[in-house]
Amino acid sequence: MKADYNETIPNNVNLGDDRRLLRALERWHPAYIQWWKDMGPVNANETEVYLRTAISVDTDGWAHFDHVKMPDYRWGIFLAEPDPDRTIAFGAHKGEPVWADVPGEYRSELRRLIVTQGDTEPASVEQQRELGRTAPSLYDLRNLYQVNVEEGRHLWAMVYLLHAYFGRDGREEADEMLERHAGDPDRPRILKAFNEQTNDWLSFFMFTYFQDRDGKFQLAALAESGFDPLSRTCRFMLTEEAHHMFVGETGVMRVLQRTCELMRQHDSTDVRPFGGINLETVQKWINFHYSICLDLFGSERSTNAANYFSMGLKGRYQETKLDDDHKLDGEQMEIARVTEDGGIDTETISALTAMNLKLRQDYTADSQRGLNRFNKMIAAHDIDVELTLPDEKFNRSIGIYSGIETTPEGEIISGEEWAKRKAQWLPTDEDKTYVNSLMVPVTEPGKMASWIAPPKRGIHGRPVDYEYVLFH
Ligand code: BYC
Ligand code: FE
Ligand code: FE
Repeated sequence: MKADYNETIPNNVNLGDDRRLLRALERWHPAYIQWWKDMGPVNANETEVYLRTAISVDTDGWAHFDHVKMPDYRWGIFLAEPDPDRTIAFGAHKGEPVWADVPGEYRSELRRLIVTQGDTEPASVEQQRELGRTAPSLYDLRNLYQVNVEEGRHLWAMVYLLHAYFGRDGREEADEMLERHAGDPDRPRILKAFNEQTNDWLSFFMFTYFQDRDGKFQLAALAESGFDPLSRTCRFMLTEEAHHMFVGETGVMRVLQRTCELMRQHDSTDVRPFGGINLETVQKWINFHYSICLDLFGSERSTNAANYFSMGLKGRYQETKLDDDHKLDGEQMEIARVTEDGGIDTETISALTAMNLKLRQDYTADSQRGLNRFNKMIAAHDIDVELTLPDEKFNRSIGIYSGIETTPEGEIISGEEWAKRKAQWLPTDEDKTYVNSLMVPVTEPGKMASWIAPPKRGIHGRPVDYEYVLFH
């Protein structure tokens, strides 16, 4: 499909042929730009950033790289190529042709999924808005802004669906996307983890490692949708998502590399005197970010999730590769249950209601793979420490374990003991103060802050000391 890059809103959905839709989106556009200026990256409206812009969905050549001012970034609407033979892969409608339009009977469920997905995108931009003040290098600053503009585009992707397929209430939902704000006590973002603060760069790398990975899994599940426009938009979003996780994984890796170098050099596990971040501190950040991200998958047992699946709206990760009937009617499975005396046993439930758990388990396996790479790097420095993902029961606010407290190893403890010991496991004010004290901006091309190693290579063939960001 040909991309139209000359319109105010670059797109490959023939926006120019639908004057009503185009006008509605053109009306939303200034509100979006105003939101970006008010709630997006601070002090960055005049800054020129070496950004990748999506200009088509062709696998070779979908992106264009150049210095642009962020408010001038061309946020476009791009859907992956349609597959004319695509059929619904799961649920009650398995085998039927996919829907080009919203099925009336599933309208409210579908709208809710799209709104929840859409809400996270601007939320993340708001959460990260202060980070531009303290970037450890121009390379990292550029990556932050790249992630931010793409999350902005992901909002456009969902707003397009709301405007194009949900009429008046879709337009109202689109407006509300710009009215809720991360951490706003009166009008917060929908999901809890999107209201947390992301004030330091270790948190940013953890966010892009763990929270954008929730994005990957949720988008992959929505890419299976029988509602084809949602599927196609999510498929293209996933290509951008890969970069966000790259930023997270390489970011954490570079922090660890620097820490290991300092540990060897000074023969000490405490590298704070040398401007590094202790492994213990990194582990606390992992504990926090991973546990709040597990909450993003919803309850282990969810009739919402069962309905989404049966209706053909939201599938499992890589649905078509799974070896079962993709309907799961009458299938059962065992899941954990917290007993009245605060212990744990199991109960048998319908497999359909355990969809959130299934997706979360796939997420955990994927998260562990990166941790294995971190641990290999630590071991290569002859350091005998392993970073771990905390147990699924640790620090949870949603689901089966929300009423109990456990150690990171999953041993159940009393609320009293939790209060006494949690400072060993989660970031304390003192830890945050220290990490924040390291957050001083480094703006000389090629230079890095004390606490992070340089990247292996630059962006799009440019050297590491390229001037990725030009201040004016
Ligand atoms: N916080 O039946 P349950 C991304 C609510 S990230 C607060 O278990 P369900 C990105 C729930 O709404 C991907 N509330 O929930 C990453 C329900 O409320 P009601 C985002 C929560 O519906 C980085 C009640 O609790 N996309 O793209 O099965 C940067 C009962 O819950 C939470 C999606 O999430 C929570 N964590 O599952 C930028 C995909 N969890 O009915 C972007 C779309 C649950 O009592 N969303 N509740 O009022 C979904 O598929 C589902 O909404 C969820 C929740 C999986 C999130
Ligand atoms: Fe996103
Ligand atoms: Fe993302």
